[in-house]
Amino acid sequence: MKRILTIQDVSDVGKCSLTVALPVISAAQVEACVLPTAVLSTHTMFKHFTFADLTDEIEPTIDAWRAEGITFDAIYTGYLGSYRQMELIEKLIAVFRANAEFVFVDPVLGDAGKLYARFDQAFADRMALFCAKADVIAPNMTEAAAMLHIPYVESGHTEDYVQDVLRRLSALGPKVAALTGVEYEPGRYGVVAYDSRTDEFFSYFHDKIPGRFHGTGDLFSSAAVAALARGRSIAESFQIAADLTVDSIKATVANPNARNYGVDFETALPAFMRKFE
Ligand code: PXL
Repeated sequence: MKRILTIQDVSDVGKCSLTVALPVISAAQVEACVLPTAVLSTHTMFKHFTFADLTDEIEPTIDAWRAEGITFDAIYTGYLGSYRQMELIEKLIAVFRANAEFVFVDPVLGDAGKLYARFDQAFADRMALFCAKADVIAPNMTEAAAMLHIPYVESGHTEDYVQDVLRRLSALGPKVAALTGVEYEPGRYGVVAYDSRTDEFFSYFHDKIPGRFHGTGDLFSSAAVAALARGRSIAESFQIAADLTVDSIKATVANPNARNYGVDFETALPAFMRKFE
């Protein structure tokens, strides 16, 4: 069985980061190991939240894993809370990447044209440097714009624009970049990925579901990482990830008692699991 190390926070309530990554990775029949970067009472879109930083645990954890001879087939980072954390995780990547097939960075910074609470442009600039350590990155339009210092464009993208953004993202260092939230024509929404090794683009579009849904980036990345770890191609992996995300959003919209945070990905897991039988 493949083993992924995922590095992101635990938001106790809110359906994002580790509470999404763990079930999704497990559902793909991949072992999920975790390095929690922080524990929050909820994610940061809530008005009141606690934030217990776990940065001081990173180095002793690396040492203990090394002493045990533990290795990972893939390393996947999500929400990172501080500059020091990025520095320490760069060290972790340097230690464990020799035995790993790939390093996947989801540069969690913001959504809908806005950076999340606690983040600013300087943090986005540091995240852009952090992306140099990745083989694959998967930003949304907001994160790509912040890291590349270009204006955020919500919709009406042209193919030239998207291809240019993807080439610039891969110039940050990763071999593969995937951009979510691409909208060439009204009502159609999707992901375009670029493999700089072959200079190929892969697109996957679906009908846009109106509304903003929190935690979908984490869901998308977790599914893509799991699919890549299971040997699926880049195109297949991002398609599987987009399908899980869309199915989860549809389930949320159909649920009259849906929470006003996170999506009902639980309902969409059976169809996702069948892709790995
Ligand atoms: O879903 C991204 C995310 C992850 N972790 C924390 C967050 C957010 C987005 O707001 O606040 C703590």
